[in-house]
Amino acid sequence: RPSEPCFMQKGEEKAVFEIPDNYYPEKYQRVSNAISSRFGSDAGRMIPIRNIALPNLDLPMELPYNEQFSLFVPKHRQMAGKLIDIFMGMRDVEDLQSICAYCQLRINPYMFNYCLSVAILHRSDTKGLQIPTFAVCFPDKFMDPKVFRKAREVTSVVPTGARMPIVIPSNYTASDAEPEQRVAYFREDIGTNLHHWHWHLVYPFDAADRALVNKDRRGELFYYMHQQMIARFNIERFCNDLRKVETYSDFRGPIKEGYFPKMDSQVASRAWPPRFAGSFLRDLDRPIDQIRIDISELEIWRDRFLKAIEDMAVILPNGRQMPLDEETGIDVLGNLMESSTISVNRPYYGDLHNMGHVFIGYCHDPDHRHLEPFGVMGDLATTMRDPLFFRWHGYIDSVFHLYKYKLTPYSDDRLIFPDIRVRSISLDGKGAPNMLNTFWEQSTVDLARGLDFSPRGSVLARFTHLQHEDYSYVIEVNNTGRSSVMGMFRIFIAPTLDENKRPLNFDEQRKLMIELDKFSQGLKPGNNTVRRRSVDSSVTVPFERTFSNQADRPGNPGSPESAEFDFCGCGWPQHMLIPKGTTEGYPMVLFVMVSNWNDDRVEQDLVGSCNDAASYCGIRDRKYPDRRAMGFPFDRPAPAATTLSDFLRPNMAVRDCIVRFTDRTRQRGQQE
Ligand code: CUO
Repeated sequence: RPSEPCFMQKGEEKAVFEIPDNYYPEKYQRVSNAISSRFGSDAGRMIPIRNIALPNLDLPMELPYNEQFSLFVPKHRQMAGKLIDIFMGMRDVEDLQSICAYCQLRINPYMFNYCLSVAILHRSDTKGLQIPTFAVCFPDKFMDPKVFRKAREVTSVVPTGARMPIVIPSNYTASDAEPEQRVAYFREDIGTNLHHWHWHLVYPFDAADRALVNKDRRGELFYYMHQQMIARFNIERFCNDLRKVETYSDFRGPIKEGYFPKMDSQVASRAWPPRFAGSFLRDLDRPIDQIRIDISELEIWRDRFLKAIEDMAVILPNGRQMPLDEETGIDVLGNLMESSTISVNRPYYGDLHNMGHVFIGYCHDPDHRHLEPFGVMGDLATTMRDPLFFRWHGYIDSVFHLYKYKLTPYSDDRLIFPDIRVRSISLDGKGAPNMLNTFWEQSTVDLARGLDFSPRGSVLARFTHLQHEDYSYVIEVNNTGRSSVMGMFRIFIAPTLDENKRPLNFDEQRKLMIELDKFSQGLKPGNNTVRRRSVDSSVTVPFERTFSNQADRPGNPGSPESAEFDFCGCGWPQHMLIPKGTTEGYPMVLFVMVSNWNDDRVEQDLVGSCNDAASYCGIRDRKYPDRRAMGFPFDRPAPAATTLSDFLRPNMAVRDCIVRFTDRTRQRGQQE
């Protein structure tokens, strides 16, 4: 894309970078003048690019420009780590801009985008910089390629003002004969995939600056965020008459699920390879990716994890044992499992989770004889599309749960908040009380930046996603003490029935508790009514942030700010906060616990930080804002409780509710 880098600020006037001649790749150097006059002739502003002493880019340039890039592939991770270091090490923004101008035509675009995104997110002089969301730079990773063919047609024939949005079909990857298709709306949702991509951008695997990798409770958040994704997916499955995810742990057996992504990579000009039902993992030997590894290695790592949990201790490189204690054990395990460069013993525990993605991603061409790239499992932006993603992460989750089963159940003094009684919780929204309403919604994104063929002007695409009516929680709390206190409100929701429509026992149900919100609130002596809106959830980012798109705002189509966001983008999409439910009404139970904020709080200054989706993403440059274990109070078993009611304490309350799905599609902004 020699014309407009995806990161270029979009304004009223066209701005064009003035690139030093020696920055052009050799093949363009002779025609550099022609190129700059072609793209600069209608420029309102020229931005001179500093000619700097260039750092050594040999390592990141080893990845060919038109290849796929995967953070799961160790070699790619190293190359990206180096490029991140280079971007982080630039003296100021002008130098960063300069090195980017140099890299843009030389470095693999996916790797370039990833590394620059990580750098912009972490450099002190680029915080708050508005950049377009990934789905808009690389729409090919998120949608049916037919859209691009139509876009080509539209942009070459129809003038900008008269362009109608292109409709992206929903449910285009399989027919109804494939049961897994019933939850494709979750797996293939643009927002859930963006959230997942963004999470990994906030938590990079590799960089010389350890602070980028070694973030507060990173390993624990790796466990918790993915655990919640699996729990959410399981609930969607129940709503669609599917059984719970079967964890994937027999690396030698056939893989039941096939997956045919029906996407094209615009950079590699290739279709993403499918996986046929009944495929097997095979030993990998792909010199091109510098990967040579046998399945037995995965099994050895797996067994070492199981042994560590059995012993409640991990082995350090010096041969000593490090106990897995109840405070930090999950964090240590998460870092070992992921794994990133802060694993305490990578040589011994290996790279289990990442290599699982790699083995699955390459099972169609394990020795590269067909010159095929990886399937969607090999890419962070696409991996969630594949049903097997949830089986693989479901397995990883089950290993973390094994550890949690070893911990002592929470005692009353950790659960109870003396003087605080939660009288009730209820839902207040449109329609019947304690009813959550879901439906399909159509929204619009502008894809223009991600289409390298398009003449300028917006290319709107319309896609369908799940949505729910906004609602509020109403919580009645009685403070029997004599002074005001601060309470930490923890709200979860879970199904009440299992896949056979039998009541869930507590141990199963707690693992299906999905977090909806967490917030603190002062409680005066006596009765307090606390109201909290669903749109303020600590789990989600607002719809506009997910899509970074304001094309739907009335009177503001394709405004200059559209398709840009300030990089606080990590967060579960608000439109996926509530599971789909069923047309008859799906029974769930809402739970609230008020714990003592004085025990839970983390002293820190939050001014100016991104903190509105902290539950799954943490807070940029800060500690995780809750001292309790992530998922508290449901992260540990409570053998004394057979049902949720057995578990309840005076500072907790539940409410049965119904999630009703209406099979109609509304336009975003349209009222029922
Ligand atoms: Cu997020 Cu496997 O860590 O996909």
